[in-house]
Amino acid sequence: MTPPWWADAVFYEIYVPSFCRGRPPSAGPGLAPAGGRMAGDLAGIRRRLDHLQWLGVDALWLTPFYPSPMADFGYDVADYCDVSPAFGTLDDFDRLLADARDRGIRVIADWVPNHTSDRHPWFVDARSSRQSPHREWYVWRDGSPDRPPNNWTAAFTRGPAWTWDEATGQWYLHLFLPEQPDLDWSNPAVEAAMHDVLRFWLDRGIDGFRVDVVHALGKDPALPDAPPDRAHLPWSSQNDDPRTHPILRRLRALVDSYAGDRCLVGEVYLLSTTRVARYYGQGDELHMAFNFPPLYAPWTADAWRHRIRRVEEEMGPIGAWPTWVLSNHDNARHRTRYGSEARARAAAVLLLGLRGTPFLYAGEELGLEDAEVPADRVVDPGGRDGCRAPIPWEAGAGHGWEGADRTDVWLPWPPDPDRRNAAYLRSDPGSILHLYRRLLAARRASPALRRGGYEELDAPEGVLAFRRVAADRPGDDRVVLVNFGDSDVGCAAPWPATVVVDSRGEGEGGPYAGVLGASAAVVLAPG
Ligand code: TEU
Repeated sequence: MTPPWWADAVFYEIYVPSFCRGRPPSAGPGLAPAGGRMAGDLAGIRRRLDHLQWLGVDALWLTPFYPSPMADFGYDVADYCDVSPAFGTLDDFDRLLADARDRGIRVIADWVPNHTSDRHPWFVDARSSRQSPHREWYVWRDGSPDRPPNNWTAAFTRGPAWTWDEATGQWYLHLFLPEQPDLDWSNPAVEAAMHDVLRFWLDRGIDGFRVDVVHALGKDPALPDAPPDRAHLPWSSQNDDPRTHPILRRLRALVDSYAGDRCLVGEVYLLSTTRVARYYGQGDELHMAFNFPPLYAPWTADAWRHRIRRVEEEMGPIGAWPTWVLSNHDNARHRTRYGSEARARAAAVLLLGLRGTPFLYAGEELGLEDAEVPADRVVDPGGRDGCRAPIPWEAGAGHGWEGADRTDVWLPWPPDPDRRNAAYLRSDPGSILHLYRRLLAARRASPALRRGGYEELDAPEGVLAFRRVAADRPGDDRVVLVNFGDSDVGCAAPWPATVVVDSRGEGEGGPYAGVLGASAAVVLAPG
């Protein structure tokens, strides 16, 4: 049976404000909370489709590009069915989708169903009076202004997840910023309106959605306190209520009613693989869910072996297709976390060798580090500016962003942009960029790497070794060896082997000599 495209794909996350600018700075407003400075746009993404096709990614996940006051840089949506003038127009979106499709690249959009912006017309109406038609679309509670209804903590501010609305004398719930009021998904009108939003984009041809904080949709109506020892942690990382599952089954039915294997990838921000696995339902909820414990694992063979086993044990038996991610727009880049390019390269071999769909974060193929953001340029209330630095495409003023030679981009560039940019690295066959390209090609060429089983192999201390075998393709066998340590180590392959990809680019196509370099990783084939 041919697997759905998303199980065979390598996804590439584009954080829209930071990818590239295609229109002149004057074409739309800048980002207000960033002093009106210019951001990337949809036209800029179109400009870089050549890069993405050359690299070999299969699908793009675009972070929110909707009209928004940008209190959370787009994750505070003021209109789910339009494009922010900061990023372009609906025409730009249609053109991007069509051009990507021409290159065989799919596109999924970020959908933010847990909360809207406080400027969304639904919330503006809701807070206008207790009798307003949209009042019950949000979560309101009575109380006294000096005591929030429960002990839940909001993400980012780490204050109460409640704001007192003076005019109407009630509290409203927000698991994130006060500018991001939570919708009440127990209200059928909310669900119906949100299904309409999905139809709007599905009808336009979108290939699926990345669903923001999907585990927060169902809530216990009693809104019970968090356990006292966890009350200081954001409730957005703890809400895990059975009421979410029927909501997901209805979403799944809606998405599956469209032809073409459209997909739902849920951000299940619960740091337990056991819990994450439940959001696949009986194959009738999410098609895929992010699983963040590996992202937070330290760079050691033992930690990763354990994390991979957890995935195999929890997801394997229920037929849930795993995902893998090292970096995204909410966390320090893995190049920064792991401390060296050698390790970042080895991590790329690991990521693209695992069983499941890998999600790359734009710029990791350039080995980008987080930017140093001076205090006067800090804009994110969640402290995530560093990993959101703009992508440098070229050397010189502007770095390939339209107009950036004349005006500031919303965040500072990452370190060394005159060398660490796409054009420079492309001219160097030994660069990390070429490594990613070879890894993607190796994955595409090998059914074993794409969908073969995962089998752990014995390995010396500090090495993770596993084998990928496609049951239906004898001979298409791959072994991945990752040396997490900082010195060379002898490590045998199960058969005489050829090096398919080496994280340092050494000896590819030749015989494997049985020694792994410091912080190096290889993909091997028999022969
Ligand atoms: O993130 C939600 C989320 O739960 C974590 O990524 C977040 O870092 C954590 O709760 C902090 O404790 C998603 C988006 O990826 C993020 O960019 C948005 O800011 C957030 O939702 C709100 O929409």
